Amino acid sequence: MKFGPIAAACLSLALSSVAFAQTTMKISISTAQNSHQGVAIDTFAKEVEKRTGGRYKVQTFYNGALGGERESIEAVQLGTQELAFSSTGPVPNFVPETKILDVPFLFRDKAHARAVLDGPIGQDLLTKFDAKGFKALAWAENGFRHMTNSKRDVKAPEDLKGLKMRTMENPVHIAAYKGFGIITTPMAFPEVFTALQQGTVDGQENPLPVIISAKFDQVQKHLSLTGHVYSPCIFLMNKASFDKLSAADKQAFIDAAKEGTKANRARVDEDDAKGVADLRAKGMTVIDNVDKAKFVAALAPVNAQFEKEFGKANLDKIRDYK
Ligand code: EAX
Repeated sequence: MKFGPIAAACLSLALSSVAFAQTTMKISISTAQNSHQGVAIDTFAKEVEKRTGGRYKVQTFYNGALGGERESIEAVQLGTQELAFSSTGPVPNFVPETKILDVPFLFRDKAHARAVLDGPIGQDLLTKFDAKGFKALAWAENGFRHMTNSKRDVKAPEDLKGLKMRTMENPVHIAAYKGFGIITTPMAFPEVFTALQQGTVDGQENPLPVIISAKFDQVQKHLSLTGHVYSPCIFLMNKASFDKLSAADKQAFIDAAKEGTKANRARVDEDDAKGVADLRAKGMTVIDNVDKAKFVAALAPVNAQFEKEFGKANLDKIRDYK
């Protein structure tokens, strides 16, 4: 095809107006691109672009390139970053109502946790972010957290006594792990590998998808499948940025986040299925038959505290959710 000067001018005008109408937003994670979080934000970015006809583009950042999870949530609250994908680790510092989800041994399995988050309890919690400057688009997950350390096999809670472990900056986790006799050291995720390598801490706890993608097997010898707490994740957006969208674009962002969650959960399932064999092959000793009942019993005093703080009825509503 051959364009005359006027047609060419029109075409370039049309192209520049397309470029002008495109808004670019940022989203970040603290784990690698090749991870359950990487597929979540990559899928989200692709879906936003597709569902808004390319008017919105989402730039993706990995490995804490824009800071740790707490910093990314702060940036979204301030509006210096439009989007973040984070675990609930630092979230209670912004939206205390979410704390209840971080209670150990609350969920039986991933199916239970996903049903609660997708059901009325989880959806109601998403609305609690509105008043704090966020639009919470969707829940996603890290999966069930397990313990690793460089000192010894952990089979029962006694084995945890005196271990110095990095925890998330999460008040519920810190209280519970102290209940196990762990010396807790809260720290942002991007610092954890080096802290383990240098022996600043003996151990850490994270789900298999995080342990694998962060290559913690290089600096940790012992893994115990404690599954002591479920670790939700969340897609967050700056409230003002969300409010500016048309109704159709709002729905597009929410649906894109839901697609991100689907990809995220599928990858967690995949990593959980092959993770233990992978980590054994890489030289870790994996204790896969911990005495769960003993771990639950060790937290009885802390649980009594949690029942006071969150209300036994609210905890039971989650525990008994079908
Ligand atoms: O969200 O801080 C943590 O241990 C988190 O599980 C990790 O950053 C993935």
